[in-house]
Amino acid sequence: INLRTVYAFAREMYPKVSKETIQYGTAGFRGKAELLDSVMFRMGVLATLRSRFREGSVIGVMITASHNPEPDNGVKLIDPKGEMLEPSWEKIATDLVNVSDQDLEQHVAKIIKDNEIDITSSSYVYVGMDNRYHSPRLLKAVADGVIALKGNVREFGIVTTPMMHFFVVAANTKEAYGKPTEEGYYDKLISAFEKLRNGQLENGNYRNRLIFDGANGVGARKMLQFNKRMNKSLNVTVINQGVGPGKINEECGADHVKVQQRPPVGMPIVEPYTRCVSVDGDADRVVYFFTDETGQFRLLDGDRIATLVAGYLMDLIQSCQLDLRLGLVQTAYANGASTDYIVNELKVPVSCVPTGVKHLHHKALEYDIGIYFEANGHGTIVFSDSSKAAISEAAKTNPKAQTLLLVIDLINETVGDAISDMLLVETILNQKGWDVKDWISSYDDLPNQQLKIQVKDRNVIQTTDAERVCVKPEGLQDEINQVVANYKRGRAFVRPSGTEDVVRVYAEASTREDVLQLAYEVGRLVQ
Ligand code: NG1
Ligand code: ZN
Repeated sequence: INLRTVYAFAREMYPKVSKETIQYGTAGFRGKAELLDSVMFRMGVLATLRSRFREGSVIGVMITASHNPEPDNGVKLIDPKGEMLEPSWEKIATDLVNVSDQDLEQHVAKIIKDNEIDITSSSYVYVGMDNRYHSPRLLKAVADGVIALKGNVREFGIVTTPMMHFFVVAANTKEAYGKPTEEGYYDKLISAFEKLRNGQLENGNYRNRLIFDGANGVGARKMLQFNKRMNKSLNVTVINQGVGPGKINEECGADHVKVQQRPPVGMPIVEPYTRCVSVDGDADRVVYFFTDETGQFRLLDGDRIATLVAGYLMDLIQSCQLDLRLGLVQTAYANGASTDYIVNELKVPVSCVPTGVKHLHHKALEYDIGIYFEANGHGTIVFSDSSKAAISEAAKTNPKAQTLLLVIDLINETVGDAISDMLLVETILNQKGWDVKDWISSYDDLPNQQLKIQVKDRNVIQTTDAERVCVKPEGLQDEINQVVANYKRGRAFVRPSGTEDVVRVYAEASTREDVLQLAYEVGRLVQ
């Protein structure tokens, strides 16, 4: 492979336009789409090198800016087991993207040498994208990067982020996890869901009807595909499908619903307590909501999903008499009331880790059954190999263990998956005979508020203890403590965002008025 001709050609087509340093953050590279062509090309190159480094395992590339506004785009790499790119390679990615066109060739040669990559060995890159209008152009750039190194590339077109993770794992497990195709994904989830439903579409207070806000993103399209294949086992009305003038995530989607604490645009008039679901632009997050008879908006976020799932799985494990360690992983954004409920009522061990799925996923792997959710609705459940073996063994005689096996099939263990998570929640509510009123009555959320603060350099803020304590600038934490002490059940923290150029403030307190005031006061300290 001649790096010289390859890069001369690449420089013609994907010159680096932005002078600003960009960093591979919690969600890969993000930014304005018009600045990303060279980033994408180089990520195609890197994915191919990574695949060769991992002896030809499939590496995934997903093009999306998730919950960000429509003009943004982004890219992240998926490692062979479906996990986020290994941290040491995040650094390699950052360096590769920031090097000048002139130095590119030499830089790639150095990556190859440093990592002892056999450049002639085989490689495979899977690439997929969300439905932003600039995604196809950026996908071509990734594919060209792969082709520049004479690698193999398979383009999946418009898919959700969790589908890409599924494809990568399915391919690398030689289809033990499923078939690495769109149909393979639908088949696995729908088959498990329908077996779990077992023809029982309604039960107790549970009604088989749902409104699904697709955020004008890829989740809407895929939900419509589920609908076509689902045999009415779930009655879903999809809104914000992305066919009208609405923009991705604008006034809709999981981030809007969670942060603004109000319903999305485009809501039809529905009866009070109708279950509604919002996903984000690439369908890896999901939150539930409804309005009560007084018209008040009520949110059931990632913490609620985690506690619902934890309670359900605990019951199943106990009734199968399986000795498995179940644990729950949260971040500092988890509502304090949810943590209290987990510790005092569910009596499940809970740990708190820094924001970002890789931290949660990693921690969850320490348990036999690890449940992790960010409050914003991103999460899943992971089962250790030994717990799967124990459940399979029990399933030979015990019907509850058979249920548990189907639940494992329904879950996308590779990463948070809005549609898979939703199907799991629907399964649990149906089995319990619960509607949203039953679900929300398990505990009362503390009123909470998030703010974004624009600062000159967000990285002057440094934190420790899973981001709950601020260590820099000096003295800021003391000031926060003093403010918080004035509020009943007050809690607040600040941290630099990993995906936007802002500092985030989170506050909770016993009343709505208090929490608004507390968030405002803490925000003032940051400015
Ligand atoms: P940042 O921008 O670092 O707060 C946001 C979310 C994360 C995670 C990432 C990746 C919040 C408060 N933060 O990160 O949980 O989902 O985006 O998309 O929701
Ligand atoms: Zn997302």
